[in-house]
Amino acid sequence: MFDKILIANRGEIACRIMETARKKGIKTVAVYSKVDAGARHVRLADEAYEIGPAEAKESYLKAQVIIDVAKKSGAEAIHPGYGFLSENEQFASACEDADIRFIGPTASAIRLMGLKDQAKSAMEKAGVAVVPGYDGAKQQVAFLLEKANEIGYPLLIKAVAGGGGKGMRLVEESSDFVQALASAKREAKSAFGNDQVLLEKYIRKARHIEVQVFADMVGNAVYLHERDCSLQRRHQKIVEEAPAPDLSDDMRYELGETATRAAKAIKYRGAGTIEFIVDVENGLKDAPFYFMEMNTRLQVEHPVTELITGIDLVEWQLRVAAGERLPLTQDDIKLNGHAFEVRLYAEDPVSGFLPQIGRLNHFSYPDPDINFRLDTGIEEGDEVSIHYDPMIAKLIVWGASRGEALRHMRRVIKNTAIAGVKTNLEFLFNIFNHQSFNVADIDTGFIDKYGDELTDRLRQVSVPVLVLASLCELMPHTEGYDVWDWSDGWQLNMNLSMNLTFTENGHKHDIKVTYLKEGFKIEVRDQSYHVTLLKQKGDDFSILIDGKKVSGKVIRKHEDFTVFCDGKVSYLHHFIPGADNDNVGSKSGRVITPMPGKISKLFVESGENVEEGQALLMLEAMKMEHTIKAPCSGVVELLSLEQDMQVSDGQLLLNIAECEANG
Ligand code: MV4
Repeated sequence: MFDKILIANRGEIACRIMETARKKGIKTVAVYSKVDAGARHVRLADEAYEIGPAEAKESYLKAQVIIDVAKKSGAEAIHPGYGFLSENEQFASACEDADIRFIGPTASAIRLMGLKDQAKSAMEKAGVAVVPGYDGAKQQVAFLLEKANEIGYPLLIKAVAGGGGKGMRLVEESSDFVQALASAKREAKSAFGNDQVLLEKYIRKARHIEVQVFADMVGNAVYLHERDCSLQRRHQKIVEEAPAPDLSDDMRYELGETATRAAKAIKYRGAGTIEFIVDVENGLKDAPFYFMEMNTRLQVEHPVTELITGIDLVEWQLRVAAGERLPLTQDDIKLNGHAFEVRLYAEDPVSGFLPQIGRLNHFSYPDPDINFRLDTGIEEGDEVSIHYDPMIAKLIVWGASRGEALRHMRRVIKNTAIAGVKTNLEFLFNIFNHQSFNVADIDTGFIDKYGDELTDRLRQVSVPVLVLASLCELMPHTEGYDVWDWSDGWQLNMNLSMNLTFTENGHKHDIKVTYLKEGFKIEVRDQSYHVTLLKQKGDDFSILIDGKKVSGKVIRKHEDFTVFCDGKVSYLHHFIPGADNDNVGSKSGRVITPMPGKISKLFVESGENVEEGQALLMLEAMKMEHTIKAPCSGVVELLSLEQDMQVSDGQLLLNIAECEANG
């Protein structure tokens, strides 16, 4: 076994790998970019070296610089984590050339699986079913159209070098094919420098089920059962679970054996994932499944496999890389209980899931135990920056059954609080409360089908939330601050009232609080409530609203309140007349950049009439494209915007005049 390894990554996965290394008595070397100098992965490592500026291209992707650090520090092997250099065949071979073990597959396996057409034909040769279609080298438009018509519609055009849905187009009928092909090729060319495509029959109702495989260097291969990753948004996984719900033992066996056969056929080594698409048009029982792609790395969602098998996948990776045999045979690999993982992102589901940046001025969650694990690279006080993936943490739960695991996830999400950046936490909570998800009625269309329902509910601020924010506002928030001695008219034994205004998402909420001898009278939305404070400890409040107990947490930063109550997160701003901009109260027509980026497309012109929700422009930021929509109906006043322009965070992009009040 190695004495020292280098981890060529950052964030939660770097930390995760270091935990296993520590457990095995292996010393760890971290590398970091300038902005990560104080990051958790640097603090956890035994040694750490700066490798360049924030941009990944200049730091975490600098293969030779990282290999030099490994040499200098005496690391015998490099773990690439996921992303960055993990599926870069040149890096894998450069490591071996420098006599450093790459903790992952061989460069040739990475290359073979990196191109979808080659991967598909290698799998066909191994007797693995692949999605019917065309994956040949001939790429003439007329020829591809002929093939497309043979395959039939709907069909998918996929970039052979693709991944993450880039260069993928759904074609519903023959007349759309040529145009879709051109646009897929354009996107593939710019993203991968390779515009070759393949064609596949589109499976309308599908489950994405992937099998974790492991192989050693002496020809043994096993499967560690499957994960269901059907819940994706724009090909980003959101929720993963293991095992796949309702999968029969026969089909589990068949998927596992097929995946193992595939791994053996390509002489794979280490951890890998075979992705299958399962056609569930006629249900899951005996459903046909097809090879889709193979991921030649440890995946983000590996913890759910760890929780149902009790196997530490990073430990297995280290052992295989060090030349050991697989620790278990297939018969010894058990499947116990059920696990879920959710990816907690700094993003705003209400505004098209735009990534958010900022400081986490609060981050709390339940104590980890056998039912709950949290993997993160960020701690309270750390920054989510524009430079890297906006994932804050992975919440992972285990239960003896799917039902028990669902309950644990609801409990965990309810008791997790983040302030400073908006997150998808409540969106995740809504998924775990969704009837169809609870009965495992899931397929790859789930998020599209229920997306509005899952985000719409985020928009309504409830009365308990407003009451909690009001109480927090009225509580003394600095020590020695005497609630009975305020200069604005509060006096003991007087039924005095105070008006408060909170705003959220351009909506205004007026609240009148009257001090009573016993508690408060709180008037909101023409209703009156009697409220008493049961307990307040730090940010945590326990109150009675008309006799009903409500608990919640309120994090205050200046006049901004993040309220957590019953699995709901609300972002309120205490509006002080005169101190804030005058737009509040009506829906603002001001469209402001949520983050720095580049205007990749502009859909509107000055003077154009737009409807609320209409797409105005595309912003390219954090490696993704985001649609910026009109916050209200009105006439566009473009403020010297043009395509490809760089914009900074908080910049006023355009204004929509005659914006109707809609508070
Ligand atoms: C498919 C498919 C249906 N038919 N291919 C490929 C990349 C991965 N991110 C999604 N992929 C899919 N490929 C064929 N021939 C369905 C998916 C798919 C999916 C599609 C739309 C929305 C969500 C999805 C979730 C998982 C898989």
